[in-house]
Amino acid sequence: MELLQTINSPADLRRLPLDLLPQVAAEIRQYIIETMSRVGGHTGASLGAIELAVALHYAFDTPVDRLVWDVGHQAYAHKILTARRDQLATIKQYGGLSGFLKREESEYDTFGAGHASTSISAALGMAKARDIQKESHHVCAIIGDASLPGGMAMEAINQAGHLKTRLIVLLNDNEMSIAPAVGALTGYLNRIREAQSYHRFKDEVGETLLSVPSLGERLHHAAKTVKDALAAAVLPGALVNELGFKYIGYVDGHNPRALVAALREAQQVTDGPVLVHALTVKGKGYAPAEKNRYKWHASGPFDIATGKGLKSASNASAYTAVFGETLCELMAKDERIVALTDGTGVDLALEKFPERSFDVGIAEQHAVTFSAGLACEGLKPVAAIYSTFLQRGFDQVMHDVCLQNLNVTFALDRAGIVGGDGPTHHGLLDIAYLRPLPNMIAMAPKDEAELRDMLLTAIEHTGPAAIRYPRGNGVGVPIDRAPQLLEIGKGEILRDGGSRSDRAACEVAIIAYGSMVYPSLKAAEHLAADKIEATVVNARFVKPLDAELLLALARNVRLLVTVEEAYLAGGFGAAVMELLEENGLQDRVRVVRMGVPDRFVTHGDAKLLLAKYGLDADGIYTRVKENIELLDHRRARRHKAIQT
Ligand SMILES: Cc1ncc(C[n+]2csc(CCOP(=O)(O)OP(=O)(O)O)c2C)c(N)n1
Repeated sequence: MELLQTINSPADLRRLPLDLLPQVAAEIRQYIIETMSRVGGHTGASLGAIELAVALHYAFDTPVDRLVWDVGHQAYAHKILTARRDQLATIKQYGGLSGFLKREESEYDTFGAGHASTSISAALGMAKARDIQKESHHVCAIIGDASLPGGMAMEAINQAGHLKTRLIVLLNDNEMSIAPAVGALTGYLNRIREAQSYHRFKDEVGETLLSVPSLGERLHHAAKTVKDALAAAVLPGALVNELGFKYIGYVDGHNPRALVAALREAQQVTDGPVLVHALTVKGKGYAPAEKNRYKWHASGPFDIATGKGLKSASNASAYTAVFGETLCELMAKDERIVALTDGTGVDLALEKFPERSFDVGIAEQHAVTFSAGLACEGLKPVAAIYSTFLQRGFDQVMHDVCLQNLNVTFALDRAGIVGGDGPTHHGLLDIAYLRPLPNMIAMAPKDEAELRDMLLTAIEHTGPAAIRYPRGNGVGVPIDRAPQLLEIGKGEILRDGGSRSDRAACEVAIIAYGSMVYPSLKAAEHLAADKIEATVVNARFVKPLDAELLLALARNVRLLVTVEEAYLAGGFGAAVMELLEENGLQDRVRVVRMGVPDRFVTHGDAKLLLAKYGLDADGIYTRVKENIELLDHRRARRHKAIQT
């Protein structure tokens, strides 16, 4: 840390001679490994982009020149170089550094990120704004090879080639997404890598021909025509050139000197966009991470010597794993079930049923419409996509799936508060964006066993269906029984607290959706200790709602509390309110909706964040208690008024 200690801003870095940059990179690498071993984070991705960050801040006059990182998960070295070194250990924790990029966090984070494939669009916008405002700084987007084929990045390249705006795109090509990158464009990038050896061969042949005495020049000229035709077929960047970009590459992405030279060359291009192609290794410099690049994309805390994770495993299975295993069980029985996409438990299906499983890459919109196409032909696609990323495919869900009432199952992993990844990754919107879509049915399991039932139910249902389930482990219930079909639109009463007619203390029903069922049951136990008997309902479906059950409860209780791990606006509670209003019961019962209010939720420990919004047993208990007391108080006042 000798050198790194002296670098408190990119300006400090730029004062160093070029030949000290490898040492800076080495110190950053050590610091990232040491810090991540304690707190965890996007270890592999960030280790692969250290020299890129060093070279970028060295070659560019940041923050005047704008660096626009895609996703931002790989930008830890950038954070270290931009005055956030000492806070690195707080990354992803409540009140600490964001795991991605955030404009409020630093003037060097020119554009907020977390979702992939945004950088070229944003950078192009900044470049155009610079031109319009007659400024002269550079704008450079840094994008990974797996984010490059994302629809929006392609759309941006298309416009950049057309606008001929001065813009630099640095491609961080490590052949990896989280898993190995897939797709035809990846194939193209791989061919560029392979072409490296062809070009060496080509140069060697040229030199050999030139060295033939007297005939050399002529032989060389004759060979050139053939060579050029050949070269065009494999020339690095031929496609990039066709799209209106200049191409500089390939550069060793771990050689700061070569990178700085390439970036300076790119800065000289004034008549349009230029792509600098850097070849990097994910996990570079830490053997366990280089060896298993998939696993080390992100990591928890680990033992540096062995690379072994330090967190003790829970006994309960992760929802993602239960989903993946159940999907495979069902695929084994029904050949019409097809699965997509990777990183969401589908890895198992990709292994077991490769002919019926697809990793479509970072392409959520395509994933949805591709599923629609599969469904048109009688197959039963299960599209597993994080709740936050399906936001990308909203129009496709509406236009291509729901409007045609196609049989597609959406498995929305990481629905709810996800924790350290924060506001870009919380899955709080899916209820609101799926619920208004005609033909869609939407459900959420209370535990991992019910997830299995719901997967079967959704696949067997004719038409679009969505299941949301949280990040992390289930509640630890047995999952050995075969999945069972659930009745669509039916909830279950898990605890019967009696009703108004009982004249008992019970007058409250807690209607919980998905992950909030068990905390609601626990809250009900606490309430019972206070002589408040609550009915607890596992709603199971937000669409269609169990109208019969909910309306009966609304007629029989004084207080109806809805609980969901989602935004209140348009959410489960809103659906219940609509149902009451449609049935003229809105004035009959006091309704309290518990969920996430209208603001972005920061990053941090998920339990802590849930508690902050009252979405745990204590919070539910307190909210019910307060409202019962309020109702009692009003009742007492009414009695008093009648008596006087
Ligand atoms: C729209 C969207 N879909 C999925 C993800 C999840 N995700 C985060 S990083 C990543 C891999 C990105 O690969 P690449 O851009 O090549 O960067 P690398 O990690 O290899 O450096 C993925 C799929 C995301 N952030 N955004």
